[in-house]
Amino acid sequence: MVECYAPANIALVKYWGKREAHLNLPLTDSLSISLAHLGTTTQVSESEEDSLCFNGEEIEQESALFRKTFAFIDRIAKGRCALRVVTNNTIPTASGLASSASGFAALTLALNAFFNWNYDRKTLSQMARLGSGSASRSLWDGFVIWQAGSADDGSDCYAYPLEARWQELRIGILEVDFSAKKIGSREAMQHTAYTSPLYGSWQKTVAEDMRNLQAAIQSRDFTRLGEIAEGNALAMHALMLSARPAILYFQQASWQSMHTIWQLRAQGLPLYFTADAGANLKLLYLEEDSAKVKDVFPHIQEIAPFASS
Ligand code: 2P0
Repeated sequence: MVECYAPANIALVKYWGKREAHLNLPLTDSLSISLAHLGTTTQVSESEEDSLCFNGEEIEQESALFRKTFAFIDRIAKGRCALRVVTNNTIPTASGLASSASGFAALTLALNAFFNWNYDRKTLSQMARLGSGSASRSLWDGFVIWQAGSADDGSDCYAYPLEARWQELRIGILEVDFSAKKIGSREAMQHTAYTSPLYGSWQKTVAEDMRNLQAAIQSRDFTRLGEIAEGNALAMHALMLSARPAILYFQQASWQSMHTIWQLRAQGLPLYFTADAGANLKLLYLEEDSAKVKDVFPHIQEIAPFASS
């Protein structure tokens, strides 16, 4: 039996749309930050027949989760034996908190260990990508870039870590709704790409945000990082709003929290947010402002992505 862990990640510059669906190749680069202890632990062992235990619950063979998991395993481990997969998340599932990213990354690492493949991280990132695009970024801690590449076979499409560390950076998960979302990311991004009249501008937006965000990280310019991350997330949601029919993940409490964040910022607090395919917000701030942020948002789950490094 082998056991592997992979962190969840939150994109500061988002992946939203594919240039090729079968190999899961994104249209644009993206840049994420991994969530340290929030992620997925997965065990793989040999078994009489395929079975899957997810967060302590036996999953039926007919379920979508079972089929998705073993279709992925069949794709990357051809001619395999029957397997028992036991997987546990430290993050809520299907909440826009990217549990599929850590899930497929941990499963890829566990298969690599179980079958003694000894692949390097770049290859593992490409394999994890086949399960879920954002999983390609969950092979590392800290800041990670997933480059879209241009090759038709996906050979130049993989993620890699940035050397930069930012000890004082904090992420606060602000819960609005942790129930499963009604429309999944995969479907939502395809629908957006096909129907939004604004989608043509997305590539240019991302290219600029990627460039500026890397400069902000290099120079430890938190204001710039916050502005880019918040602007990029809102641009992604604006694309969805302009899709036909529209997709809206935000709820009343999401909007209210945004107004509160903007008010606090107007009063001088350097507090920003990002948001994924869900109603929850992820607050971005520095350690020195942690107490002030928690005064206003006492229930956030705070993550220090670089605290142990
Ligand atoms: C991201 N998201 O960059 C973006 C922002 C959600 C919002 O990647 O179709 O599960 O499996 O490649 O990776 C979530 O989508 O989609 C995602 P597939 P995935 O984090």
